Amino acid sequence: RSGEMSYGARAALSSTHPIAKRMFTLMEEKHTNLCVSADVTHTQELLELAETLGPLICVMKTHVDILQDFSMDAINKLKELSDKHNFLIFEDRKFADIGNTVKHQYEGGVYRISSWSHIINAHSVSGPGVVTGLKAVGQSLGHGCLLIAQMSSQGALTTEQYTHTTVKMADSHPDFVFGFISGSKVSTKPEHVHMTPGVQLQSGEICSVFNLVFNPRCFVPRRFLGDELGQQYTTPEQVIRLKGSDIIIVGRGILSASDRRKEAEKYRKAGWEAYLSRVSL
Ligand code: 5FU
Repeated sequence: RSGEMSYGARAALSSTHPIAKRMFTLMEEKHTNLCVSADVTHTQELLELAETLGPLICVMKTHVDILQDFSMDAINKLKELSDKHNFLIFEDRKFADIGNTVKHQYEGGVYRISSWSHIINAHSVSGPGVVTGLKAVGQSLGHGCLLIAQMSSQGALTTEQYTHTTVKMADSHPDFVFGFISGSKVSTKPEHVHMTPGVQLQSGEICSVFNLVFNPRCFVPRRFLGDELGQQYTTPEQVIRLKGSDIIIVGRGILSASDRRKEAEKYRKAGWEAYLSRVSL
């Protein structure tokens, strides 16, 4: 069964998309299934994250439209760091329009996402045209796309039927769609990658008195961050071992720690150990 196959074995399947192959291979090499969600508002901080966390992650997920000082120069530096530390870049743009519009949004505008992001994602709500449009731009560049099959937020409208239809949509485009954003394993195909957001370690995460005084980022106890706007969290262990997903996506769990590298290492270790216990079931 696909959940019990190693990342390496899945990389070796002939039907695995080149991006998924590269991802599974580097995950196996670096012993990591951690994707950091670099939700910061300045490029310097983004580049610092890439430099310090690069060795610990398989993917860096960005939201470039929240950067206050976006520049192609910063993006070029990010690309260099992705080569240096061997991680993939995933712009979490969530394309959701008709094919012709997403084509322009992916290729052009201020961000020119197709020129630098290895991975993008799309909602399936508008129908298969969204994939055809994105594929027209990204396929020849060797990029890949994830479809959003489920969302982590409370009250998400991604019903079972919606998820099922999304998986079928992915099955019709194996040359571009290589996996899903989902809370659990939604496809039985071992070549498909599942990436899951809404992840935090539960224990020991409450700010110490020291942090409350000296680290303003840590002023709000973690359990209140996110909850009030509908985000819902599960642990790396639950996501990887019990839900059968492949990659944990972690934002504030790491970003709000006083020592981000140390915290990222905790997540890397938790995610990797959960994976090892799954494949040795
Ligand atoms: F598709 C999704 C989803 O269903 N939930 C998410 O949280 C994407 N996300 C993104 O993952 C969201 O936009 C953030 O960038 C990130 C989660 O960040 P957190 O700080 O770990 O909650």
